[in-house]
Amino acid sequence: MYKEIQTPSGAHRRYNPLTREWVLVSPHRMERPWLGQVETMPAEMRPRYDPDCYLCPGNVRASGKRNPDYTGTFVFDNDFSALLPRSAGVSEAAKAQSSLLISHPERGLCRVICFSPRHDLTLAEMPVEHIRNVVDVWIEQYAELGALSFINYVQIFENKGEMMGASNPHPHGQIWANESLPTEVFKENMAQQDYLHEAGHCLLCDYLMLERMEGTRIVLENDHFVALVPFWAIWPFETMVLSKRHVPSLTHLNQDERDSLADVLKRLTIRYDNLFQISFPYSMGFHQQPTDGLPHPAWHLHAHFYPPLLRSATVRKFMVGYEMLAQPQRDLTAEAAAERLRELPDVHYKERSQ
Ligand code: H2U
Ligand code: ZN
Repeated sequence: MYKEIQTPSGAHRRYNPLTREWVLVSPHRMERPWLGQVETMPAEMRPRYDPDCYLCPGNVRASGKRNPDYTGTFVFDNDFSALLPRSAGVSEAAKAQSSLLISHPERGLCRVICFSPRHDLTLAEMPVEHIRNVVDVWIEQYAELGALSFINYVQIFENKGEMMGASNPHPHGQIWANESLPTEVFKENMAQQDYLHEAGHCLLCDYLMLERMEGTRIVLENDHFVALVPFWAIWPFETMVLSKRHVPSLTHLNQDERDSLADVLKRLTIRYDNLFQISFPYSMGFHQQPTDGLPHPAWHLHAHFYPPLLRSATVRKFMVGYEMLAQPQRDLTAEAAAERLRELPDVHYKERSQ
């Protein structure tokens, strides 16, 4: 079965065992004759320090608070948090008035993490030792927020680029931590738990073994991590970063693995930038075990990268029409996307052109 659906040329569906959803793949559509070549974008020049940036060291944010003169990473509570430690407005009594009108109060915290004091850098252009510092901050934050009694899940993520709605090019990510399991995490939680229960192994350990045997969807790997285009990818150049060892969260990584994570993130984001020779937009984030204090043997740490671009710096994929109303669909196969990413150089194009 697995072998049979390796390289179909006609329309087919692929199953995502983590979300239990399907994606429609139509490789034959890649030959559409009106899909012409598209121009590349002129390189964007940003200053090392921008006096108008609310994330640069020493500047004042929208809240009136001033950032310290930080020299490494910097974490602060989001001035416009979507979640608050004390929820207001929805009373307990309003919880389940009807089986059709259900609401729950939700407590939480939102934070912003500046990856670097340099306004002009991104993960792809930061030295790997500095990315390692970001990894350490993610770990600290996951542990600190996860230890709070009302925080049962900590979502670490980065929105990069205007196309993804990022408000500012200064390298930064966010953390939203809350009481209940968010929808995507809930689906993965159920799927991983059921798989462990039925198969007796970890879903992602088994998946990684298949992918490493097959090789066609692997983009790159190091001693402790693999970056691949998942078999069931929806976005054209979607990838997943998986730890080789079965660990449930970032806090479980040893020092070498933390270095390896920084290395894989650097090399993957360089490849992304090299693909269309631009600072590649994406949303990325980690999925890890809930912080509800319960054991989660089924959870396998991983990150998802969801980039919107399809053919150039300006041609993006839209999740509209059929995707919104029926199911996600793609033309480029996961194997073809992986091959393109795999063949790109490990050196950032800006460094090569210097
Ligand atoms: P993006 O990662 O999508 O760019 O969002 C940045 C966050 O920074 C956003 O959630 C917050 C916004 O609420 N923010 C502050 O906390 N203070 C500010 O002065 C501006 C933006
Ligand atoms: Zn800045």
